[in-house]
Amino acid sequence: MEFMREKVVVFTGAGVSAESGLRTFRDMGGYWREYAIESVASPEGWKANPQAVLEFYNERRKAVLQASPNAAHLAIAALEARFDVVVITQNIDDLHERAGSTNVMHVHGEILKARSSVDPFLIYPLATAVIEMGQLCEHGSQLRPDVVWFGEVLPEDEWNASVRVAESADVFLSVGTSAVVYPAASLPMMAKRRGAFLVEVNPEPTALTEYADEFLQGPAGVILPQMVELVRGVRAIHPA
Ligand code: BV8
Repeated sequence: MEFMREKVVVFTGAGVSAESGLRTFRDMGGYWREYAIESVASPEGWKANPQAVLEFYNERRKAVLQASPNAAHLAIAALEARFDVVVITQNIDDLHERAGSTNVMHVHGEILKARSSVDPFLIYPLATAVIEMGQLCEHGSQLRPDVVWFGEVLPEDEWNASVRVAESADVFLSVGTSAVVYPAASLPMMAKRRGAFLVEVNPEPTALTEYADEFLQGPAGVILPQMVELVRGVRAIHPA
């Protein structure tokens, strides 16, 4: 008899990719310690100096292509053997997919895709590591990274779908995010209000910690594999 598989939503931020060597934003050594957000991650910055914005994302894209999924990504993918898992990520890398997660929603876009700067629905997979000035879409406009900048609305379908998913969670895992960027940071509480068990995994407390049912303090690459082993043990005793 196949019991209903619990719905587990894993909400991730830059911290889940930290052990893959990708920089976070607000930590020591984070991007926003070195770059002014509005100059490289906003429409105003793009308008003022598109070359600087392209270079910022070209550097990050090269780091993503050189990185590999870490134990946290692999553990999150392994959860799919036992649960109905959806990953909602704020990250623009593809490490969840490369680790084997099959249901990933990118609410802030994807660095490995390019987009027309006049038509947000014109999206192109990127064959190269860089987008350069002069690379144009079919309307003749400059290509830009397919990511959501500050002051830009999130892709409506992706956002509405992620709200529905969060509100249907039995367990909502928030992993490696400072939970300060909205509207994405409102997803954990949307889940909790609908009855989800809210678990946070982070080496540091965040704006979300006081609302979490469980706060598992530590690096995701250590905590998540332990969590999967625990589940495997429990399931072995009480097979579903
Ligand atoms: C919007 C782009 C409607 C891609 C990102 C004024 C004007 C306009 C808007 C606003 C405004 N004031 C506020 C807003 C809303 C704004 C916002 O929330 N600002 C914040 C900063 C206050 N949001 C927006 O603008 C959004 N759009 O509101 O549209 C609108 C439209 C017009 C006008 C008004 C409103 C768009 C938000 C999306 C912005 N784009 N990224 C890219 O370059 O990556 S957000 C950026 O922050 C990244 O996507 C990132 O993922 C996200 C969240 O950061 P985190 O992932 O949490 O990373 P962070 O470094 O903060 O934290 C890392 C955590 O990991 C830490 O807690 C650390 O302890 C932990 N960690 C470290 N190591 C480990 C670890 N955890 C586990 N294991 C480890 N080993």
